[in-house]
Amino acid sequence: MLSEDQLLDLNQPLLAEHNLQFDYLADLLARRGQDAHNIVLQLVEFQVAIPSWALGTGGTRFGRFPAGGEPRSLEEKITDVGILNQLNGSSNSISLHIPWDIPQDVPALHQLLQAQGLSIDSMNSNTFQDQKDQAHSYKFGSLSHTDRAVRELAIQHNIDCIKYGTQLGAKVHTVWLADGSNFPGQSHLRSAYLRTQESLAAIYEALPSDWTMLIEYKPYEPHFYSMVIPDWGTSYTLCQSLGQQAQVLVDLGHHLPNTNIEQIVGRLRQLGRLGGFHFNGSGYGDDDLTTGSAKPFQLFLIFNELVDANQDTSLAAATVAYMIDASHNTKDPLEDLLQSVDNILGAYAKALLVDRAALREAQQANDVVRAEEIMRDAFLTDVRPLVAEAYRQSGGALRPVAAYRAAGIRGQLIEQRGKFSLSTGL
Ligand code: PSV
Ligand code: MN
Ligand code: MN
Repeated sequence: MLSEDQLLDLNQPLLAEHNLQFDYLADLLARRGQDAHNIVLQLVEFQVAIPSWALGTGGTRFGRFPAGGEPRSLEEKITDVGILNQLNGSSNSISLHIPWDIPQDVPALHQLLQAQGLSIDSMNSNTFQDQKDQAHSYKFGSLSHTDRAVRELAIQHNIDCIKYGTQLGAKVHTVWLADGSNFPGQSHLRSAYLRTQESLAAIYEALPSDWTMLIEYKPYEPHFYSMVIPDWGTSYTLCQSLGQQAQVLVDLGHHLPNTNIEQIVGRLRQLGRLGGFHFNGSGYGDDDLTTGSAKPFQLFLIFNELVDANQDTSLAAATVAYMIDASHNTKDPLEDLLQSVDNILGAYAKALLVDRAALREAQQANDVVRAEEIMRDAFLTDVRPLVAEAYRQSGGALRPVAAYRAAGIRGQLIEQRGKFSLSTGL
């Protein structure tokens, strides 16, 4: 949909100003002993996976307003992620949700992925909805259900997800459970946990030795009295009981208001159980908005924990799967995703700028103001030239959203797929 020449043409009029801004910032950072080029290299390497279910409009339970040109098949979803990756060079993988994305023609999918320079990130199971002709219902739970037959159905579904993933070269399986209860007394809380643990162990047994199983937590929704896996502590204990391939997944929207998420991130990283992220923006709960739109400082603090831990030689290295988990009600989904990735890269760049030695010194001396000023210095630095340079060096657009608009991509997608095409997902 976009040729290399077209991207170069789109960048051309912006290049002089970009170079000016980049050189100025590089000089400024050099004075502080920081290497702008090195930061750009780290940004170029950083990749955020795109969920197949975030390429169309989500809507709320009150309504949905299709963007037009939404992908109607897995192939079209891959094409959309290919467009994003062409524009920013930072989204080279797609996560799949089963059964929405059951692969049909596996060799053709491999070909398409290769042509777009993409891979499959994680497989995600869905036991939060009943599928047509399903033998048992998940209305009262799946992996935690009181009835063994329901649990077995849910276990088999997860094993099927891993099988599909193996065909496509994925290495991560994510489990998010909607299981829980709405009323006091409805569920025996300890038994529900034990049944879940047993079911997860059966799935874990089917996990190939080079895969990771991520366990996501969420405090509420769809259930409002108890969720079987409400918090990172529960995820953590489940992972502990399963084995080293089980890791906790932190979805930024899955916390009660005012939770110190960066501390959770630091703690899990320290304990060797931080396996992945679902990035999104949240004002009240699982809002699934643009990452970093309302709380950029929080996103920066999260990246600060990650960077700090990565530079701590006393900690074991970690492989963390970064993914966006968003839903789009008012924005063009592709523009929203480009904005999210941009905010994520910006937060990462700022975290790389933190003067860690000085911060340690201030912390050690209990110099509260100095420590906070160091964080503010990094956060308030305008890092957009670094992020833009990373896009340019990856062959992308200096300004991905502007390029997406200038190239008229949504219009082309509408022409190809129609105005009322609907994507599978929530
Ligand atoms: C649930 O709220 C969640 O965050 C899980 O990651 C699901 O897989 C995803 O959203 C889509 O429903
Ligand atoms: Mn999620
Ligand atoms: Mn969620």
